Amino acid sequence: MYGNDFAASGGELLDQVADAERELRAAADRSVRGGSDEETYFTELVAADQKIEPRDWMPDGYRKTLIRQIAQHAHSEIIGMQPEANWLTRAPTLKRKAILLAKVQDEAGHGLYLYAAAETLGVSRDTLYDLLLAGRQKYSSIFNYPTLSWADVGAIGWLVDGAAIVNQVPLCRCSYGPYARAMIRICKEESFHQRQGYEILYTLAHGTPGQKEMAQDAVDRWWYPSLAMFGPPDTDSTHSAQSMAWKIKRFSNDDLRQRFVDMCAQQATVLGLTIPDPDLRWNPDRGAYDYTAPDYAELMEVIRGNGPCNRARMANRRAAHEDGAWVREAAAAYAAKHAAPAAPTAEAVHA
Ligand code: FAQ
Repeated sequence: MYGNDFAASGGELLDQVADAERELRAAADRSVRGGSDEETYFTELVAADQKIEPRDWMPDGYRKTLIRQIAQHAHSEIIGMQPEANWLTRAPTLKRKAILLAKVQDEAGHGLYLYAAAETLGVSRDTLYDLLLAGRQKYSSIFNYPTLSWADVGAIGWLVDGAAIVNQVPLCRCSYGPYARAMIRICKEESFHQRQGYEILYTLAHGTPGQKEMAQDAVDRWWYPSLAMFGPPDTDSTHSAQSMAWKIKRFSNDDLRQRFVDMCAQQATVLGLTIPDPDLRWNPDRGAYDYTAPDYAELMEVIRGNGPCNRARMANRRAAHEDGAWVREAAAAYAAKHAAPAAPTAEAVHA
């Protein structure tokens, strides 16, 4: 099953990522003979499922779309550290705390891979960061919801990382090489993240009645925001058609949302928790679950900056940036010192 790391074989996600890795290696071994001009060559490379690399010619729109999406993705990773970091000091055991610390640090690493991928398109990390802090670039709506209980850490792992995996496994086959390669590594780590969330929820759901209630409450609150992560419905998606033609996106927002619902419906049964949708049911004619769509008006409000935590998330990010100014200055001074030619030693001067 798509993005499902809990299938009986226990490794379908990793198999898909391994397929993407093989495809990348094969792409590097083959060469495509293009037409006479650069645009034809670009089109043929994309049609042949080859990778576009930083020095290749690419249409301006392709470059801009990639910068927009990769930057939004990178910003999501680092802003996404905040909701879970809220529970680092209150994790129920030392082991849980160590696992959560590792996960939150992974998200910072994902941001780093993605900013580095964006830099190959000719835009600096500083610029992207400034655009985020100025509110001129977006990050995922999901990180504007609060984490009210420890069970929210489980729900984020199961649902938010689960949605991220469903969205991101196809991006391992994105036509732009640096993004595709970053996604392979990220997906392997997201697989661990989803497992840790699932395991937290499973433990709570099989604990005391109070713990089970806490787990159910978290799932109730995170379900629809997680569905909204996939973006507006296909009919309202401004970028999908072009991004799919360029093979940046491989599936539409609604297709991925459906795959996510199908995956979660089965996993919820094993967890012993209920998905808060009375209309969720298997539709044999479609071979998929029918479900209630998220509130897209709410999604748009959150994207516009009016979600429950938008202001707090941005204020924290700006404060962290200002607090870290001295580290950036010290690192720049150190780099400049080591880049300067070494002063001659006394022995060399008198020789
Ligand atoms: N939130 O035309 P479309 C993670 C915007 S996972 C905010 O359909 P597109 C892991 C969209 O940008 C989360 N904005 O757009 C983690 C566009 O606005 P623009 C990050 C949204 O790009 C887990 C407009 O609406 N993952 O971080 C959202 O074709 C746990 C029209 O939409 C990625 O970014 C939204 N939910 O499709 C970390 C994956 N949806 O730019 C920590 C890569 C739409 O024209 C803890 N990105 N918008 O002003 C994508 O796959 C795509 O960009 C979509 C949107 C699917 C998000």
